[in-house]
Amino acid sequence: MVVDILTLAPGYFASPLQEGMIGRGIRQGAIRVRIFQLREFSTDRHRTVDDRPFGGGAGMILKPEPIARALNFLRQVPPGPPQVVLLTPRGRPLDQALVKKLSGKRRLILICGRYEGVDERIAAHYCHDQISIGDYVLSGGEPAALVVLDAVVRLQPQVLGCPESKDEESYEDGLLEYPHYTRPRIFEGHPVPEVLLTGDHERVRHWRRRQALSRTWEIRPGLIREEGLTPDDLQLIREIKKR
Ligand code: 6GU
Repeated sequence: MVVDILTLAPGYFASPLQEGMIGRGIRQGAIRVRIFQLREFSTDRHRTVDDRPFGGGAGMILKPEPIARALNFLRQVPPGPPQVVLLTPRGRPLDQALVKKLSGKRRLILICGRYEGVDERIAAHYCHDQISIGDYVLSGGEPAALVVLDAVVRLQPQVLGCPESKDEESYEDGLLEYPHYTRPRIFEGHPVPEVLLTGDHERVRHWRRRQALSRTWEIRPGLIREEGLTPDDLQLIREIKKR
């Protein structure tokens, strides 16, 4: 997979691309990341990329022409047609289903928004999708680009060390994950839940399912879709609700 990132802050990506799973994915050749400075696609002497908003108001807006020039240039560059994504707090929220979709693309272009926004005609006429990473405001799309990259890299077939650990995780079944424990058995007076020490795999499985359901019910009830639940799950939820 090839990911092109269009940004006003190329230096932002220097060390993150060398570390952790993104670094590994790049070294293994599972993913190729290319960083482009948006300013290089401006045409005036001052390399202007922004301007004041029509209609007034505070802050500066990214002008459409440099972004359009960059995208028209990148479209001519191999390999093949890209999926163009604008990173903006006005986008649709990133979730694991969207990550999966993106991870299947041969080529992505991630545009990092900046300042108060991007001229809407770029979003409307040059982008396939607009994505937000959550309901809070960042000063630019760069951290969001790294979030997308990390989430997408770890789904590339070649990358993850232990392929099983992908399925059991939070969000794969729409629920938050159950809690994890490792040694020591008692940490600062707090013991590990007994059931995990029994070696009874069926009891462990049941306990973990209950933990996942109750935690999700408590803090992210919107994630629970009845269609995805077994009769056992529904019984557990009825018990949880009673408490
Ligand atoms: Cl993608 N960009 C910015 N600037 N803020 C955000 C965001 C993106 N997602 C959540 N907040």
